[in-house]
Amino acid sequence: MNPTIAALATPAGEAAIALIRISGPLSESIAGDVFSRVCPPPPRQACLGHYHNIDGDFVDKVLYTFFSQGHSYTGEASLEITAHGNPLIARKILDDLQDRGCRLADPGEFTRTAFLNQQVDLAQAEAVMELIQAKSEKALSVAQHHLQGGIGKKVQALSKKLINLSANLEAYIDFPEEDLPRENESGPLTQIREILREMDKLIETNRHQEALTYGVRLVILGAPNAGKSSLLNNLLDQDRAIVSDSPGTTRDFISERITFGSMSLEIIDTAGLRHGGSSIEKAGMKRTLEIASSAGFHLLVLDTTTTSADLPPEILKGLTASNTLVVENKIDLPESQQHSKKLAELDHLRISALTGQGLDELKKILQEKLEELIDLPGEEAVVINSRHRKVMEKGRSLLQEGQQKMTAAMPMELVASDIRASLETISSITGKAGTEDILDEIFQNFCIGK
Ligand SMILES: Nc1nc2c(ncn2[C@@H]2O[C@H](COP(=O)(O)OP(=O)(O)OP(=O)(O)O)[C@@H](O)[C@H]2O)c(=O)[nH]1
Ligand SMILES: [Mg+2]
Repeated sequence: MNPTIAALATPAGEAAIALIRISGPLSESIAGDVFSRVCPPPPRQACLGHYHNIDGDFVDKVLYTFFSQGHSYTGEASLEITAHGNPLIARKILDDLQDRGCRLADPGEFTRTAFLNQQVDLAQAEAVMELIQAKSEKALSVAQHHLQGGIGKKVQALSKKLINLSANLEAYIDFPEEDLPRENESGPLTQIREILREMDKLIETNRHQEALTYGVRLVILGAPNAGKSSLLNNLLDQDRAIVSDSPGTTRDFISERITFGSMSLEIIDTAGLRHGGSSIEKAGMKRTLEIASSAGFHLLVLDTTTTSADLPPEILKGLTASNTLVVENKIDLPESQQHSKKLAELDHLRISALTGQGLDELKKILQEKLEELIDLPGEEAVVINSRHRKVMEKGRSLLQEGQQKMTAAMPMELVASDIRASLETISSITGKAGTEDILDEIFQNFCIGK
């Protein structure tokens, strides 16, 4: 008999309510015993009841909902109990459920059970966590699409093409004596090239995963005193960083996360870059260089009242028109700024972080530039995760091996075997060829009760 698992599905601590989830064969009898009612309780109906523990002691007045087998999140008979949100009550109920034969659920075990009972495919199961952790509207809409099986559909379409390709190859294997003309092979070769292109497109989407999951890393760079911290405070709408007229005020980086339009941003203010400086300043600059290399986007702040900023070449190297906006600051003062040739290639915007002039325009343009970074095609957008990418790359290289063998006129059996291996490999994205190890790795990152 499968175990019956139980867990608190809402955060631990004081709250309006606490939801306890139970899934497994004991769900029905527990509902009957705890609430002394005839079994089975009406499915999918919230009922008011008094929770009495196994010794008959009253615990709480609760709402409970029973879900019959095949009609629940996990696919098993399930029971949800909504108690008052006191952690002591939740504890008492969970203790009692263990006395009645339940086991505490492992992280992600409800969703893992749903996957094992074919309620969702593996990519959908992963999307549950994506949905819970989404920090921006964009991430949320992509996760919703994944949860509705968006990734599974893409994999299915690719699998269909691989199956079709295998079927075409059978002609060569089954009728070798027919001596099919060599030019007929251009059919399968064209098919392979098309599938490889589609695999590449899907692999490409993975580069957006980090930005969607953790937000785009926006690094504010510039010479000391240029107004970087003033700009950070403006973008955050709060006095987060110390602003002063002595150069070298910011020594260590300052990082804040915000929602910016439909995106999530990690904004980092850095120590000013210049030659020389104290050893502390130098250590700060070293950090700035490290952080700049991990940036998704840069705001390069120039002080228009001084002559051209002397920026290190390793910083300038990483700045491109698509990942940088040059912010000419202090336009409320007389100017004397000369731009270096490299900076002239980048988009410039003029502001005063002191008076606020140009800031609305800056926010608007920044939003547009960030949107361009994650150019997803609307509702149907799919962004595969790192596990999917690894699997897809393996499937791709197997298919390429087949392509090479075919081009080298090697026996078709060998080509067909590579295609089959590629097909089998990519099916592990949705879990059709999943192993326990893969499942353990995926679900260990889930929260308990999910
Ligand atoms: N007039 C004027 N002053 C500004 C403007 N922006 C910043 N400042 C002033 O310039 C000085 C330096 O500003 P910060 O924001 O601390 O500059 P920073 O780039 O963070 O400097 P470091 O942390 O030392 O690298 C402060 O006195 C600010 O008030 C501006 O647009 N106009
Ligand atoms: Mg500063």
